[in-house]
Amino acid sequence: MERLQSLSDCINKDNHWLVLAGTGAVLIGGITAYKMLTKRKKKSWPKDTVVLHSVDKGIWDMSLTPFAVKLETYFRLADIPYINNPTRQQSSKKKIPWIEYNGETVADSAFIIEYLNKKLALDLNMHLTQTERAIGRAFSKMMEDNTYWTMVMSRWYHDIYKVNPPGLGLMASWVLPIFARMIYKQGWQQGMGRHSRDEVLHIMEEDLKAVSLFLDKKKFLFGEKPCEVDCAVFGQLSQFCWHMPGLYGETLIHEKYPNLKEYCYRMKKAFWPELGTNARSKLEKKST
Ligand SMILES: N[C@@H](CCC(=O)N[C@@H](CS)C(=O)NCC(=O)O)C(=O)O
Repeated sequence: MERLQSLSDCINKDNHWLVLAGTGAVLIGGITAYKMLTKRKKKSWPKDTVVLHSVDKGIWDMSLTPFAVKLETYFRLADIPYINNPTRQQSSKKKIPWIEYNGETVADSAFIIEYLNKKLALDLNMHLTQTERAIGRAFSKMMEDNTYWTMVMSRWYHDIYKVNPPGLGLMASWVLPIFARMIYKQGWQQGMGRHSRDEVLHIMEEDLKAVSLFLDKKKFLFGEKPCEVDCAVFGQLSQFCWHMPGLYGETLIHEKYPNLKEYCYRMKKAFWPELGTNARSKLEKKST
């Protein structure tokens, strides 16, 4: 009897292992099959053409990502052939945008510009003095690492329900809180998220005021000729000018510091002539 009992125990134990091994095999097989099925085929892109990987522009004329607007403006200023590849695939640094150029991959807009400048022997800041270059770097970094976060916190967290991105429909009620929470976490880690809404808007205003004062009545940031710094600053300003409808950022550009609005329209006319003068989104264009 005892023998029988230990035999059945043994079978039960074995079964246990069998079930575990079987489940493991099915899981591994399933994951492998999924990976094989979803594996992206490496596309072949045209030679000597930059492929800009970034999120789909959707209904918007210009990207909702200021770093993509910066890069596209730079490609246009430097006359570099490029194509857009709308994708949700992130770079090796888990950010967008990123590029491919003749089979090489580069992440981060600043490194992308450095890479292309070196590859193509370009220097769009050539006409700037050393001091102007230093000022240009300081403005670019302020806009990208500080002002950018005021825009993100306002547009995607504090005032996200005012923006209510079009196209979400009924999904908005559950998508927006999830998105806002995600942005809050990012903002908290970066630091801007630790400030109140009023404080964020105050920082935003101080930064934009600084750019407005520096720009003054000049055509571009350093005079008559646009440079790399204009691409970075315009990339960020484009968001305030066209992608913050009804928010304080829009008021700052359109009403409080109108030389920034004029600058945005000047940049748009010079480098994005196909967009016309007033268009913000394809939706709006249709309705006007
Ligand atoms: N320093 C990067 C910044 C790029 C960046 O912050 N991209 C944002 C979209 S505007 C992003 O990918 N965010 C996703 C995330 O951080 O998870 C650059 O210049 O390209």
